[in-house]
Amino acid sequence: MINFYLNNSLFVLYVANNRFVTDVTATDGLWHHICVTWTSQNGDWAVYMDGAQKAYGTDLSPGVVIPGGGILVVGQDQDILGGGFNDPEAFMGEIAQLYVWPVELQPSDVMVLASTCAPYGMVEIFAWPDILGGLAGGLEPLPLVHFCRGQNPV
Ligand SMILES: [Ca+2]
Repeated sequence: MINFYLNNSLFVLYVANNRFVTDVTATDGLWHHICVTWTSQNGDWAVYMDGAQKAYGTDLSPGVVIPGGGILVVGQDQDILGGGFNDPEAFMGEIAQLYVWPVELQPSDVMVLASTCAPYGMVEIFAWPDILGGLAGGLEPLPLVHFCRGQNPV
């Protein structure tokens, strides 16, 4: 299992029973482009904000294989497979354009994504339309916002 979540306003990356608490935060009320990479090879990982690498490391669950066929939970913490949710652990805020790819993005890839919002040239594991199609728990989609190229919605 891979988790990426906020704890006390800090992003935490969790992979197969190991976690790293970063000093990265994005709770200023503005839109930010967040990207997380992890690879089983050496357990290399990185957290980027607005295209810049803010935290990185190695040896986070190296060699672990994430099996296919699972589910993606956005905005909640599942304590059992597909369940065990509770309100205090819900994400409070807005998320847009979440994608998951089967490769480790490189810093130059992330910079392009963050600065241009251009599509990444690879088939994704999860794409934003897939996620919008699976909303549950009283969530509702908001009108499209334009937060690329340094713009923040007003
Ligand atoms: Ca929980």
